[in-house]
Amino acid sequence: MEYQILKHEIANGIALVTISRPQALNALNTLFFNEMNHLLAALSQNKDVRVMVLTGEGKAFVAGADIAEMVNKNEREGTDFSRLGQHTFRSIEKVAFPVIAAINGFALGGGLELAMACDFRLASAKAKFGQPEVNLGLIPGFAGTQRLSRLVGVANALYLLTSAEMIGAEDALRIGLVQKVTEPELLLDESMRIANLIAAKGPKAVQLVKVCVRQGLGMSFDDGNELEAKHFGSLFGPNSQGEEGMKAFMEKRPPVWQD
Ligand code: DAK
Repeated sequence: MEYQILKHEIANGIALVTISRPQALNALNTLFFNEMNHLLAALSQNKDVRVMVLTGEGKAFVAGADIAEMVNKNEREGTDFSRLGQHTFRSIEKVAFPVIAAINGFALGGGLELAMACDFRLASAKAKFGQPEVNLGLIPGFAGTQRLSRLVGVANALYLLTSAEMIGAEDALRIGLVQKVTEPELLLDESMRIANLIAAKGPKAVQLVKVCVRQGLGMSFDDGNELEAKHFGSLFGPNSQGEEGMKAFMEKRPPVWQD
């Protein structure tokens, strides 16, 4: 597929994906969702990819769903658009490798919802965060009401969702919306540094950690423990990555991960 909005490059196990429609502050339209679904499927098939970094070109990560595309939608089309976005963001959560959001600027509305679907978030000190949908007489349509309260708690979520106030990176860090803030010019380096850390770990272990955490959230604690025990066990045995990692430790050498 020829991508018009998404740029991507793959090196050393890291897929760097850049949303590139800076003239509209990377606002999310149907083409974006179709490209993202296609790219996620392609990256999932690529055994070289162990982690993905998602960022935006220009002064925005993403300034929201594309208002110009949404303005003329009727109720059915609005519901379809919501489902397309929700499905895409679920695919980010479900993809086998971790996805890091490198938030370079505005992360508003659907843009914050996209960042929240990523596994964790690093932000430039210049980044701005908000759910301004109520300014437009709307509510978030890409699961923002669900993810925000889970990430930052009910009161912080309702403050952002009802007031539409934009907050800066330090406040986002304080409430746990992002995990780290960097100087703007260091954001990509720091994101790649962390991506490199992840890419060097036991590949199956990294994938299974994501499965256990993500699937466990929808389970009882006991069922989550059962899931963890099952996947923990799957890393043992002859020629397993667990065996290699532990042997390498004992032999004081770096591990060599085989598929
Ligand atoms: N959509 C479309 N175009 C956008 C845009 C957006 N969300 N945000 C910015 N742009 C465009 C601007 O129209 C402008 O285009 P031109 O006029 O140059 O053609 C260009 O990007 C540059 O923007 P500005 O000139 O406004 O740049 P400034 O630096 O002055 O201001 C800003 C930056 C981020 C403060 C401002 O652009 C702004 O307030 N943008 C809108 C932010 C916003 O309200 N975002 C939330 C969008 S609503 C649902 C599904 C999804 C959603 C809801 C329901 N269902 C289906 C139920 C989600 C909704 C949203 O995300």
